[in-house]
Amino acid sequence: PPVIRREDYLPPAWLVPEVALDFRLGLDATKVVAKLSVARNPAGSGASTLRLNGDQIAPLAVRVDGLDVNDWRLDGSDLLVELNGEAHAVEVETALNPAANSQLMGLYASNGMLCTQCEAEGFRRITFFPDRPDVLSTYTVRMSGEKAQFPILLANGNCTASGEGEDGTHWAEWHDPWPKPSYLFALVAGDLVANHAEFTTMGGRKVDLNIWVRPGDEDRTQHAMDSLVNSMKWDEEAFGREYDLDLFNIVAVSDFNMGAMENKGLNVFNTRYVLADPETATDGDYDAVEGVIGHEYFHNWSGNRVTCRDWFQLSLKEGFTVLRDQLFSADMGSEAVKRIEDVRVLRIAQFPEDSGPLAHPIRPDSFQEISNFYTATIYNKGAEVIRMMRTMAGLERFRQGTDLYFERHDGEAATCEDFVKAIEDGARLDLTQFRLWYSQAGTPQVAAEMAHNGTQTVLKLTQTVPATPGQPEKQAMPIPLRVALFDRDTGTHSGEQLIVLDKDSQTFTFDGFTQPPVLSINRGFSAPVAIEFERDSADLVFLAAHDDDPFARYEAMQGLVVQHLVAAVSGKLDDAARAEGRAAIGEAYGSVIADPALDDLMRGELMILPAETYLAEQLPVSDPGAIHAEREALKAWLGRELAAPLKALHDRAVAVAYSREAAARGARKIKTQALVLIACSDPAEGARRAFAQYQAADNMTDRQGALMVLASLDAPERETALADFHDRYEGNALVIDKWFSLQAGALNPKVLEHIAALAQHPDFTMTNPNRVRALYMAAAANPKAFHDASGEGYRMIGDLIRRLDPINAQTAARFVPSLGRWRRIEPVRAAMMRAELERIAALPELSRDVREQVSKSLG
Ligand code: DPP
Ligand code: ZN
Repeated sequence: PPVIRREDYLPPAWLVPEVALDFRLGLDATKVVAKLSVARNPAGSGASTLRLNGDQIAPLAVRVDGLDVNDWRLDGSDLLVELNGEAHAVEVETALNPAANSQLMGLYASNGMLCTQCEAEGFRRITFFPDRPDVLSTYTVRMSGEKAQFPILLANGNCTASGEGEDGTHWAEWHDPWPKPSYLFALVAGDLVANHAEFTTMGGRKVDLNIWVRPGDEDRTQHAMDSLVNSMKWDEEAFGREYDLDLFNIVAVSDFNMGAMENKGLNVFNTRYVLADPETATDGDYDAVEGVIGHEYFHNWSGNRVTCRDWFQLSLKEGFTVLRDQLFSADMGSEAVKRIEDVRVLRIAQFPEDSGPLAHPIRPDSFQEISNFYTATIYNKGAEVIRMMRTMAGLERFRQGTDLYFERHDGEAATCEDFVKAIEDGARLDLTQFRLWYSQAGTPQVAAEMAHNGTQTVLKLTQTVPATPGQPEKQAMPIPLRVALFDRDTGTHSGEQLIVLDKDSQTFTFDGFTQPPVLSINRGFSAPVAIEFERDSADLVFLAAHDDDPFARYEAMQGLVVQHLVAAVSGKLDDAARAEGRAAIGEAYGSVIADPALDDLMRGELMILPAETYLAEQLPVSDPGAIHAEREALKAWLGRELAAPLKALHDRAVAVAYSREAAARGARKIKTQALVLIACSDPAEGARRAFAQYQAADNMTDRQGALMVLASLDAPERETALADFHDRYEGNALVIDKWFSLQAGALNPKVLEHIAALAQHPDFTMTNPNRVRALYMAAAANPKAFHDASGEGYRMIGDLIRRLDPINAQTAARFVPSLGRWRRIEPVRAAMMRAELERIAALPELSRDVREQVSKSLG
């Protein structure tokens, strides 16, 4: 497949100021007439050929200025039309079969309704069009269809007219006054009901808000609505951004590749980010709904009003919007806990990407299939990079920067460079060297050494940015680090400083300590780097207990466990050293359980052990079996050592009644965490408590937590609870997804057998991405299943990719990176992982999505 390069960007030869679309809707036959008013782009090449992208569609008729023409031609799947003048009306007819569209890109059917997904390149599966984000058009959409089948007809903008047709049909016309790229087009038709509310913007505009769902689901939409209202208000206060239409519609769809989509005025959501009530959604689900509702709403400015020039600039909207949704969620809940969660996601999802064969800068230089670049690097590292600018500028100046960005580029298709320049000018920062964060891939490693002499403390920092595919040599980047030095005796520090490491190696001097201080570095995770600092467990225990930065406290706990487990799997611990390491962890853990100053949400964060993927990142090549065994052994040891306090913690948490308040959510979080450790050390006691928790549960957080513990045990309660759960929630797709993923993610000795059986279960289907992910993403993330020494786990994921690719290539490609980690895995497993990739590569027919990921993973 051809490689598309950022440096080859050329402005479009033709612009399309206006589009009129006419849809005659049918589930398996939809007819589309697209009328484009096209005009030569003064900044374009002057070419007379109009190139309209297409994908799996054929032109049934082509008209120019009202006359049928037949001198058009096809170049691959693109339609080329020769035009002589400066401006023309070009009309193209296409016919679609939405019911047969299993890729879920373009117009497709889901549960009897019709909906669209166009980002990045789905519009070209609906009609022929210059399907690139720098072509902005005003859209008028007319649609008609059976009223009984499609009682609700929605598109972007406002409904301008509607009426009844013949033979039970009806029609509606929608107009969106804001010029937009084709990827933001949306249409929905179906039997839907709305939760309705109103919002008045800071400028006094009254906005109708609707959340559309299938009849019966409306009682589970209030949290989404509250989140939407909060988002609208927050964006006014935090970024000065006001909504710009009289209507904002959200539609929940059960078959959806992504989380949600920010189409102008008509967001389309995966049901899992809309529907929530205590009985069926966990506290984590509630948070995810709030975060995604915010994310898509914030795109109205960071994405829609200012969009991307080309797809290499994807992080322009995604990195910035992720930062905005993170700040929003932090303001709605606990800032400290949110920061820890965001860093955990970065370390689990993005660090491995950055150190593997698919590593790419947040602004990539090339791609084959853009769908493969909706990555943790573009999204989460992209957010971290902008967060660093915010840290260096300070909040007020950063806001001046974003104000300038929105003012300068409103209505434009902009670049990452435009964003950096606006922050540079508005926030008055010199970001010359900082731009390396946009061009260099790889997680910088910062080695710290500290020396103490008299009253002087010298901190020496050395950075290395690892080589990544296509980037063997790297330059030093500016790395802003918040640091504090603690006095051992008083347990306090004399103030935090922001230091910026911008050379390969640099020293920083601190005065006033009569004895060596304890270093707290990268507080708040001020830079997305890995810090290498050899230190005594005693210092980490000290920071875990004393650091006033909550993230740093979490980091000290993580560091304590990481140091111990990495030494253990590297065979560097004799019995005495193992006992000593465990004792330090046990002490820190015990203090966390007992500390009355901690709220339970934060206590829960401090109790989370580092993930196996994050542990594997610490080693050039790792043995997943050894990592798993050591980590599980530590959990069992903690459960034994702290048996009494953990049971007391569980008992205390069980006594807290359900509410959505922070204290009650905290209690639910530690409840299941305590249960996990109790079950690791005493399976019978764990099963007893888990089953009791399951039966007493009046909310999904407790029920799912208990079932997760039971699913990993070989106890009679396991089957009883799993069967009960299935019966209780039969027909509720989102909850049945949980039933699949809990079993596939279980640390059960028979987990591979269970997964194989689940794949044959009547509720399993390859055509619903949520269900596929529920079973197989959970399996791929479960070390006990995926890394089973037999290689069966690799085979299972390889088979899945092969079978899913023809059905849904985008989703299939998402499973390749797990196998692509083979170079970092011990040789026996690595060979089996590689063999799976080769079996996929050998297939004659493969999507561009999977082909790109597999060839890069082998290359
Ligand atoms: N819908 C996806 C998101 O919001 C892609 N834009 O991130
Ligand atoms: Zn987004």
